[in-house]
Amino acid sequence: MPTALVTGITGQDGSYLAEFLLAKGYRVCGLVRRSSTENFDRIKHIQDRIQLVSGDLLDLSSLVDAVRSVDPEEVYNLAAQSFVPTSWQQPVLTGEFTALGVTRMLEAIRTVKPGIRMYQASSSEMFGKVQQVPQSETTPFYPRSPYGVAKVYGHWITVNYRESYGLFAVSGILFNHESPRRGLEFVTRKITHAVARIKMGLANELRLGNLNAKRDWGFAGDYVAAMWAMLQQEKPEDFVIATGTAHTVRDVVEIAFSRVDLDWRRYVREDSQLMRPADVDALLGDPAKAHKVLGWEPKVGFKELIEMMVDADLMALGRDGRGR
Ligand code: NAP
Ligand code: G4F
Repeated sequence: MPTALVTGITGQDGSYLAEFLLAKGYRVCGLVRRSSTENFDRIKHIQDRIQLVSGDLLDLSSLVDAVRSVDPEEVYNLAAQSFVPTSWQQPVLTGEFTALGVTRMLEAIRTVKPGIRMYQASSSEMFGKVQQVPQSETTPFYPRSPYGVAKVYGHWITVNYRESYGLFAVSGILFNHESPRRGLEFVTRKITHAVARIKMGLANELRLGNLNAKRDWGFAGDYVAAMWAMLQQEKPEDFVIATGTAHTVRDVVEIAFSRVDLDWRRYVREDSQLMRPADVDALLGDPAKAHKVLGWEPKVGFKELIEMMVDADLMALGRDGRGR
């Protein structure tokens, strides 16, 4: 039975990855940071099948202890400060978690067990002000937020440890991926949650920023399979993971409101306070390498994804999928 250590197991991707690895027969261990209250909502359904170890990306010795005690064959480094607007409010902390945290994890692996295979959660935010359309593994980076800059550091330090020490350390450059477990602050979930509340009569307005921003949105449950596949390759390589189609925030709004037979124009307000100091206008991934080498394909389409999220938010508020 192989063992995997997942950082960020309490997050959206960590919870789907843990389920995926359990189904493959792994012993799954998750790194969790200390909190005065438990934050295990996304993993409570599998908590009796996984082991949790305490540690923090800010603290090297806790990572060394975690790697030593778990003794994994694979480490998935998903933990990060992952919300782009927060990275302007807390740029130094974002750098500590999202950039230097990667070096700490690589150092823990290098010193304790250099044979470990490590996955680093890189991001399409690194492409920022895009230099090519669509973006592939060879597209130059031009990050547009402290978060994007931190991810570029995390990406290159992973390449550097691979080349300097021969570690099997790879980055998945993942485009946006969503699910009913997405944090409420990200735009898709903000919209689907608000739609459910409006349908139930609990809210009457949804304030949004840039409705014209375009993203290549996929389903998180599909994307964790690609993370695993990257660590099963003969040689360590980086991959873009995306659907290859882009949509606007307005498209998300239209699908979500029409799912519950409401006209979005009556409820959505544009709010300049929600515009970013520098936004990423459009991202579109080229997943050709992942298709060819990993045999990876997304299964859930864009409309199906948004409707799944609306339905889940309605169910959580006590209604069926169509708000009845
Ligand atoms: P998420 O839901 O925000 O989860 C982040 C996880 O990181 C949480 O489990 C959080 O723990 C943990 N964490 C944060 N700071 C930590 C620290 N100092 N020490 C230990 N754990 C810490 O993020 P996600 O959407 O699952 O994304 C997973 C990773 O992929 C992130 O690195 C993100 O930047 C990257 N990524 C995401 C996307 C996407 O579209 N979702 C796309 C590209 C890349 P708490 O529960 O304690 O807060
Ligand atoms: O959902 P978002 O906050 O995601 P963003 O900034 O693209 O970042 C996500 O994807 C990255 C991969 O590219 C990850 F690395 C990162 O960790 C995170 O998971 O915003 C998407 C777009 C932006 O252009 C934003 O300006 O939606 C636009 N938007 C418009 N109104 C809004 C809003 N975003 C948010 N969060 N809230 C709004 O009200």
